[in-house]
Amino acid sequence: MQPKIISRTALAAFTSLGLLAGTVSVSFAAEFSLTLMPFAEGFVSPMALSQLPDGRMLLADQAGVLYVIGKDGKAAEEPVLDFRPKMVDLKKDFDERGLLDVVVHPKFATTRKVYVVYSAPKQASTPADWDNTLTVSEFKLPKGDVLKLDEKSERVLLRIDKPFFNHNGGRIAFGPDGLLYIGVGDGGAGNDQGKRPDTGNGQNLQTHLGKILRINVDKGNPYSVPSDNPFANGKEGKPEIFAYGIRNPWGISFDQGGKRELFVSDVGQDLFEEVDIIQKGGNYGWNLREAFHGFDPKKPKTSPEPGATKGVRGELLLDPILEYPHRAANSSMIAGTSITGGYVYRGKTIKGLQGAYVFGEWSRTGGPGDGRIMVAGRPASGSKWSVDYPVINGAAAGKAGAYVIAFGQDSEGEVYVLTNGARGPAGKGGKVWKLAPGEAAVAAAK
Ligand SMILES: [Ca+2]
Repeated sequence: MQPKIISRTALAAFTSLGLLAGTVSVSFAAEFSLTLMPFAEGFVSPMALSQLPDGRMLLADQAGVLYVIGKDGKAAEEPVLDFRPKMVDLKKDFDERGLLDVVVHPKFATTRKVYVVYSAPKQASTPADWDNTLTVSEFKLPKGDVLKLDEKSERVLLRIDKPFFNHNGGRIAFGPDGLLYIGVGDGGAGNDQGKRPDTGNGQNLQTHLGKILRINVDKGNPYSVPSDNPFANGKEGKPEIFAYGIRNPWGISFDQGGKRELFVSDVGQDLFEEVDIIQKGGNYGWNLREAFHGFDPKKPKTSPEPGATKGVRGELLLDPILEYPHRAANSSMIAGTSITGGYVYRGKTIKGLQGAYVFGEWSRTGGPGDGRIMVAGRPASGSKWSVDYPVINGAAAGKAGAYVIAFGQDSEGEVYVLTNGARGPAGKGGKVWKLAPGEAAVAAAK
């Protein structure tokens, strides 16, 4: 699929957004456009990409299979590991469980270690009416070019009991500090009022649910807690907690440039979707707030304004950097249903996108093929980022033409879009696309 060259007028609109890399402001012209270039296909529901030092990528398919794909996007016939025997059975029509993420150790060339998150069956100690065990594990790859995980090398780092099948989070990322950050959802169901006694998990410092965790996988057995974690001594809260007040962190990523900030897309409930830049010890509000608004679990479809501003420790609840509503104000237009977290673009091929956060909407109407790609720009002043819908070349009305379920990024900062043709982990319509310049930028390169 080669993008077509278009007029100089559109080119002028596009290049007006030129800017420098780093934490400078980003804004977009009305005609800002992107192209989705086919990269890899034939998967069920691709959830995560992580690049190896040799350029190949590990791809985690929600259905439970870990693949390696070459620079040409072709998957090796033999999977790196089949996790299905370790996982719960997934619901084909819709499921939030599965093989949820894979990341390569920052020093993979010497450690040969990779980290995965998957939904294992309940433990013997789990309450009978709970659902699954969110499992974070380390595996070691034998030396050599053939990538086949040694199943016996599994070192389980964390097992987190999950009351419901949804709101797992289960997305992980290594920070510039070499520590592993783990996003964990609030446990599931609605209003963060789950199965007792685990009510209000987001604001409860005695559970890993509804948190961003941080651990050191290079020390301790199976890990150690960094001494500067906010509750490292374990007295006031779980020592692994890095930040809290999170609902369902679907996508966590560190900016490869700028100040190396941690971006988290937090899926909202009935009214708003949000993106947060996470600070150590920050309380991001759930379930006292939803994005920039108050939240009342007894009246979830009406935001109390201004709503709560402080948490139980008297700490200020932190605002996101952006929100978008499920329905635009005074309109029946559906703007979104579930945010899909992405990456700050640091690649070279898309001029003007450097420093922008690229993310998506799973399916604006919840129906087939209605996923969206969005770009957010840092403001020149203040803390609220702008949200724009680029035109997606070749797809009507900017639509991705599929469910946008995840994003990936390579070592060069280029961004990939992971889509599923179906609502759940079924079929073989899962694809990976590489983001490329819109038509105008292709013209500029000629
Ligand atoms: Ca929030």
